Amino acid sequence: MALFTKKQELPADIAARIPPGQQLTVKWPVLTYGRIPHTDLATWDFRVSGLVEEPVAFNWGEFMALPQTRRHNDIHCVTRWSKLDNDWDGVAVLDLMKRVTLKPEARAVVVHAEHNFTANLMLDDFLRDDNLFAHSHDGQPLTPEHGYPLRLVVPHLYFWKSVKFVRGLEFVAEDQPGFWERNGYHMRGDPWDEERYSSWW
Ligand SMILES: Nc1nc2c(c(=O)[nH]1)N[C@H]1C(S)=C(S)[C@@H](COP(=O)(O)O)O[C@H]1N2
Ligand SMILES: [Mo]
Repeated sequence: MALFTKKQELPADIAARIPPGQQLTVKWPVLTYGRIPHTDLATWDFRVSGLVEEPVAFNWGEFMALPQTRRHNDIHCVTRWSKLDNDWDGVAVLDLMKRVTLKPEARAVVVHAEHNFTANLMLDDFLRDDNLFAHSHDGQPLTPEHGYPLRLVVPHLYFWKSVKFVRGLEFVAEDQPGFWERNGYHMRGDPWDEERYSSWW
């Protein structure tokens, strides 16, 4: 099978799931800025900070003890590939957030990863039932290049918001650009509206 398939070559029900300007891939391309981190689960932690009533931190065992869930979804990368029917296992964002009390001023989140990678999300986009922190894809633990040991998955936005090697959340009052957003990507990134790049870029 070809690596990428154009929409017009697909059955209508499949084509309807591919946003404008995207092609279907059956492979899973890797897109990482910089080096792939070597993560030691013994020292890994996940910190929740910023506009919260009390900062919270989890070690790996504590994070994995949160309720485990599965989500099934399609993903869309701004580099124009879409990959359908992904199964993810991990912790739903809404389940993690049961452990966090936000201050009323909180309106957005900066998601932090290894090597200072960040991505920003408005709370409306972050606090959704579809979103999860995944440790496995299609029943297998994430490989290092796809985000081991844990990545965020936000399927309704372009995949750069789905931060790999995630290590924490910082809640803020104003949306502030993350790594790719400072480098010209759109602040929100809705694939159905082709919010690829900032208009000032
Ligand atoms: N920590 C981190 N997360 C990241 C990135 C990155 O460079 N570092 N790249 C983003 C981009 S641009 C995309 S398209 C997806 C790619 O995920 P994949 O390599 O698993 O396909 O991860 C996103 N998450
Ligand atoms: Mo991307």
